[in-house]
Amino acid sequence: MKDAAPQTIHLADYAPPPWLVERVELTFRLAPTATRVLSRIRFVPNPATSDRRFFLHGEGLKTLSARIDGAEVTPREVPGGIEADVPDGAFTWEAEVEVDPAGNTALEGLYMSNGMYCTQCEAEGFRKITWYPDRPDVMAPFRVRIESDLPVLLSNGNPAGSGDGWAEWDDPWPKPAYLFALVAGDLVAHRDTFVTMSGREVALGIWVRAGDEDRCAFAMEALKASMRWDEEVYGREYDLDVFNIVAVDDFNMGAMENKGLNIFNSALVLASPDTATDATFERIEAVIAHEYFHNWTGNRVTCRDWFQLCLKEGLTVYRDQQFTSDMRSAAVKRIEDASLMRTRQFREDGGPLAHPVRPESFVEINNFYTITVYEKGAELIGMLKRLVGDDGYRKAVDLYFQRHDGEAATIEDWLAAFEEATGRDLSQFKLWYSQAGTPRLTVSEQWEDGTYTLTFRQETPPTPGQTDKQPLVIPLAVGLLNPNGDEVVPTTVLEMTKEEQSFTFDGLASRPVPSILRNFSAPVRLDRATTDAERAFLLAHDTDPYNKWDAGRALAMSALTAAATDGTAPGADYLDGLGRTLRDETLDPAFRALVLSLPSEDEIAQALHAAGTTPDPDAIHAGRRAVQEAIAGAHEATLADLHERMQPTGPYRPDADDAGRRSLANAALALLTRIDGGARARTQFAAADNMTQSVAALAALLAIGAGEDQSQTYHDRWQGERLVMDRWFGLRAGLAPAEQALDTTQELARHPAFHWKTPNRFRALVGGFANNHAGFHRADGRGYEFVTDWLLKLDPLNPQTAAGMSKVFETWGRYDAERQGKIRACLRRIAGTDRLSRDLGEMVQRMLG
Ligand code: 0A1
Ligand code: ZN
Repeated sequence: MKDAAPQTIHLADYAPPPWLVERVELTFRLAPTATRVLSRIRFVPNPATSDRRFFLHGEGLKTLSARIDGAEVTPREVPGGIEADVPDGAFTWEAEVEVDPAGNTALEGLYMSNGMYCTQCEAEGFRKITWYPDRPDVMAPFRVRIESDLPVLLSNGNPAGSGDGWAEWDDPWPKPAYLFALVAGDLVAHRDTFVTMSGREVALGIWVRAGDEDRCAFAMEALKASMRWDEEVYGREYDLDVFNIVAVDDFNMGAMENKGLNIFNSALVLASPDTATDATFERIEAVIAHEYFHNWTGNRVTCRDWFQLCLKEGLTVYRDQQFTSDMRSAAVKRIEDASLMRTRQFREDGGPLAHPVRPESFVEINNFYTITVYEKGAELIGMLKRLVGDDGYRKAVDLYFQRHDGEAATIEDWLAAFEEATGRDLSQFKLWYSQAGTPRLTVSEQWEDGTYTLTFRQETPPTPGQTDKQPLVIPLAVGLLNPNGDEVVPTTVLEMTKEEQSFTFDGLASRPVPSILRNFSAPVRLDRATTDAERAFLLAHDTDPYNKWDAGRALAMSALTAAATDGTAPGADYLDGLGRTLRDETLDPAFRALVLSLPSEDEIAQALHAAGTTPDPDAIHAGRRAVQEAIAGAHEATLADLHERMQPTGPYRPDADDAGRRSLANAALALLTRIDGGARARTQFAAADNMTQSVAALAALLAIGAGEDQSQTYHDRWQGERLVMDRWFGLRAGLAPAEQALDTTQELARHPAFHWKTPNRFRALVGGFANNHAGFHRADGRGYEFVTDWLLKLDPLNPQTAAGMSKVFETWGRYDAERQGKIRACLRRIAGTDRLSRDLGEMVQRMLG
């Protein structure tokens, strides 16, 4: 087999597979460095094409034998795989190959983690296991036999027999190879059952290393809640007799939806009050739901090709967001999601890595598991639902499932289901899938004789490879308040379809105050000339929780950018408005916590850049701190009261109410620590009986350059707990005072527990440091050099994680010429390195432009 040189793949070149697979039978004889994989695959000609080229993908496979219809063959090696001459009609391919799971550090295909065998096949890992048409539009039922002395042997589907040293699994549902999974190890199960809507009992298991079994209960409850929710809200029932989840320590991503056998990064399964924070509990619940929901959106209906990734990911993220809204607070969830879009997705969409929700070309598909595909993809589903209404949405999704069950579909198929079910023409809406960049919406107002007119103008800035942009259809949820704060026009969805468009409201007694883009009704940047007084008015009176929060956010941002540029102290509109919000006991504590928490330094840099000012990382750091001190000084009594009163009483519970109270108490603590020398945080750390309270106290101390003792105590207590120690590395590097951050991080990199080959630990330390905005962007460029050295060290072993981490450089264009030069020099150093992976190579080329 020849190495495939990096090649650009284009959506426009899609061609159907010449051969389809009727059935796959695999036997695995597991051995750490020499696992044998025997395959028996029934191929049939694809009636949809006359092409009959027989090509199988494969990478790093040692072929021991290959047969077609029982006769030995010698396939021809071609880039990325092999070709062979085959009969005109159906035939059976058999091969025996050898692979080396213990030597597989890239964590794609079959690999080992802590003595257990596991697989990761999305997107193109199956070709590292055996020869196969490794593309998602080839779907087949799989039968798998595993031979090993290990006690637990798992694969997809239903159990089909087991004995001494072997087990067989049968998956009747046709699936693409990327959903294949195998796990073998010395594992223990946390078990439960679920009875589906039609009365079938499903055996549930969460498989973990011995010692972790008492940390699975929360994930199991989340799984059962997800299964019920999908039945109730989408009418989707589970379709196998068993559903297994396995926790793995070495994993490049969060989790994977393999049919009937989800594999999770252990950080997203294992949780107990003393080791996991509230945020981790919430994330676990969401990711368990996400992977489970893929059973219908991704597995039963899959993607025709990888350009359609958002078909499964955008929809599944949208579904997990709906689930979390139903399980917790819908308002808080919407603010969290919108905030993620506005920070991280807008950052991607406005930089050198911008790409459409459905990209049109790629070199390495692993580089496109992005926040744009996932989160902006989910926003597109939300907009569709807003445009067609709840009933239309449900009808369309039902039609999509009915039509495409068992198939590999496209965005065109998805939109066609909506068009047919609702009668709506979605041709303009489709542009959202192909046009990259965040539309900027400017607003002007007119008031005359009781008529109020809002005029919007949309403009999408150019993005790499896309200079001309067309107007998009934008659902704009708008409400109007009168000057005494009453709502005079409740939320109305205006549909903007042109570059410039006006909407009028008649019969108003006085000039209203508009509340625009309620509930973040479209992923756009709203640009409206307004005053701090009006923002404070909306913070006090808006009935839409997202816009109420956004008004507070805008006040905070204007205080922070002023502090970071000319050192101005925050004004009364912000400080008084914040005080009133904090004291308003009718408001959910979680909501108040969101209003109280300040934008990050990275977000401030983004806001300054968007306003045409070059961000100065040190000034931002100092300005943010000054604003924190001003808030704490102005509201010390209120904050102290909240810190004390909001602590939930009774045993720790990770539910939304208690977590919300703790988040408000801890947001107050972070501010108080700025002015009390750390006294309250030390007390809280010493008394804490759960991880949320300990971490909040430790973080507050580290942020003021204190907390050495607490950090040591935490380290000594938790050094045997890998997930808790990941957090320690991240906090230390992320919160060290800017001028010490690099030294601290370098010292941590020499810590015996810095297992850099484990992606979670690598991300905790290197990613933690890059999150330390002023530390990473130190003027001498040594922060950039440090990260570059580590990317180059990791790349030969684990290209996917190295490439993912390289995104810390995507914001280079924001900074001054000196810093830009230093970052670009690092990117060029990477680009010029011999034997660079396709993954990292593509990323740095795109960032260099
Ligand atoms: N489909 C998974 C995420 C995932 C993607 C790629 C992976 O390896 C390249 C692993 C997992 C999800 O959406 O959860
Ligand atoms: Zn997913």
